[in-house]
Amino acid sequence: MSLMNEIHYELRRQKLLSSLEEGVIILASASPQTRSNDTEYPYRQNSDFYYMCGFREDNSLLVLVKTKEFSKSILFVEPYNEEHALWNGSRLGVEKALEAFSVDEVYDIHTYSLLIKEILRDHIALYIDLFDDSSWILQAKKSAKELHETRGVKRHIKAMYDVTHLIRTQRLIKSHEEISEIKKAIDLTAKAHHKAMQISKLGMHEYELQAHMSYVFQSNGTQAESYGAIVAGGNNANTLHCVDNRDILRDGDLVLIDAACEWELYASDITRTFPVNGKFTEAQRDVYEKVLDVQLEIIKAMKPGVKRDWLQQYSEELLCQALIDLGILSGERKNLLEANAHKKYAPHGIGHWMGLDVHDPCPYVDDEGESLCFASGMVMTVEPGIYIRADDVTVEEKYRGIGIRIEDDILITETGYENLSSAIVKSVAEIEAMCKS
Ligand SMILES: [Mn+2]
Repeated sequence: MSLMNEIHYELRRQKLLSSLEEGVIILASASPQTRSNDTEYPYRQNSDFYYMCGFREDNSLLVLVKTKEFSKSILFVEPYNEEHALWNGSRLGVEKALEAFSVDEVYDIHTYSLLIKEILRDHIALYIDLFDDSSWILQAKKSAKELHETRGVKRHIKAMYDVTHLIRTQRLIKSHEEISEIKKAIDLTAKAHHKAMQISKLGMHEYELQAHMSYVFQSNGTQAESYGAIVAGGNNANTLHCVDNRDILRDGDLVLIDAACEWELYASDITRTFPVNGKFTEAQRDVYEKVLDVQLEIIKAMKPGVKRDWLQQYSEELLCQALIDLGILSGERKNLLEANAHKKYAPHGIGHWMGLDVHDPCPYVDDEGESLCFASGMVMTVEPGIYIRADDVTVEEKYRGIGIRIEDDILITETGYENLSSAIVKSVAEIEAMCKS
């Protein structure tokens, strides 16, 4: 059961409406996606829609109306249908949705095209996801146009705004309940990563480790993994989004696992890298500890008021220095940074917002384009990595084929930070002990 209750959603809607003078907001549920012929991918609700009402069924809409005098919330849902209940599972239906959800009105989704014109009548502003090309949004635009051409209608829609920016700005700051859901996701993800370390052995396939992790996720009741798991043995770790997971794990190689689950639609996102046979070689340990030092240093610097852009820049300086220390890059750090030389071995960003989406699409900059400052309640991943391709002859042989990323999920607090995933082992000693156990 979700920790969020109706009051949470009501407060979110109030906050959203308080940022506009008047207008109509229309938010659509996610569309089911075809996998092949007549089978679909498991359904996942649209995060912005879910954030505002908590409704998980497809074919539904949330409409919020605000005038100078009043505001109201309307949910459009699929009616209960015996045929659908027999084949695809039960729908809540109009009456029960009105009981269960604290919206003002609930209607059959099939009446939307008739009602939307009445809803939009005399309004001057429409707030939608401007990139949503669903039939519902097209219908709203069509109705607005028809009203424009109707005699006797005094006011017309004269501006359309992006509602997702307003919602995603709100989504930046997580409530205690949201943090609790994220923590539950991380708890399971911790179990799964520890399991992988314990059972890993040479000769195993990458997908076998993945299967053991999926077993931990599913047998503990999570509905989904936050993203396609990456289990990358040896040089595969140097392909950043390597999701094939078909290769054999070899003695002497590292395995990089970037895998995590959701809990009640809230994501976790964790990466650990460990030796297949349970013991780091000297070269692996040297690179690993450099990446770990950078990660710890970056996490330590996180607190309210720090700019995300600064953290990115700082992480690049640290990674560049690490590459110099290892002898992988040579020259003046300042010059190497200017030439982006470090990006050959550390190409990706230091982290991203995380929440209802694993890459939470919350803004990184304010309306002026200035980097946002961290504030209490924000959650960001910290995931430095160093990747040295096996065929890179410019690097000492002992380092070739090593790819390492270490990723944790960090909550910004009033006084600094809380590492939400600190229970997952990551020092060399802890990892080697976990692999042995
Ligand atoms: Mn990540």
